Amino acid sequence: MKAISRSEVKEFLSANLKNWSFDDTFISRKFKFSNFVNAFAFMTSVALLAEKADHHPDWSNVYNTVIIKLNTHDAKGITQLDFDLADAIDKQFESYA
Ligand code: H2B
Repeated sequence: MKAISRSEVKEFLSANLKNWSFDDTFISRKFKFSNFVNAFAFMTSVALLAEKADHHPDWSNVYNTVIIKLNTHDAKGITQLDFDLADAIDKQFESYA
């Protein structure tokens, strides 16, 4: 899959994934929860989504905060796979916040 140009990534985020930002390497979003268990439950649900899509996040968790960063190693950039996974993650978040 082909990497999307930097300007197109920025346009796509501002039109469709407003909570995500772009730092030229990853698209990323910070998720906050009421406690650690909810944060970890969310991560478990995202792990299952990622495995199904064969597309895996770079992420970190501290207590009630999860930071998710996405890119496509194979394409050395951002691809539609990242946008699709970000959208699926946003939908999951609604159930765990
Ligand atoms: N995840 C991400 N984020 N980028 C990839 O390029 C990628 C992946 N490639 N998960 C997959 C696995 C690849 O290594 C396997 C062989 O399909």
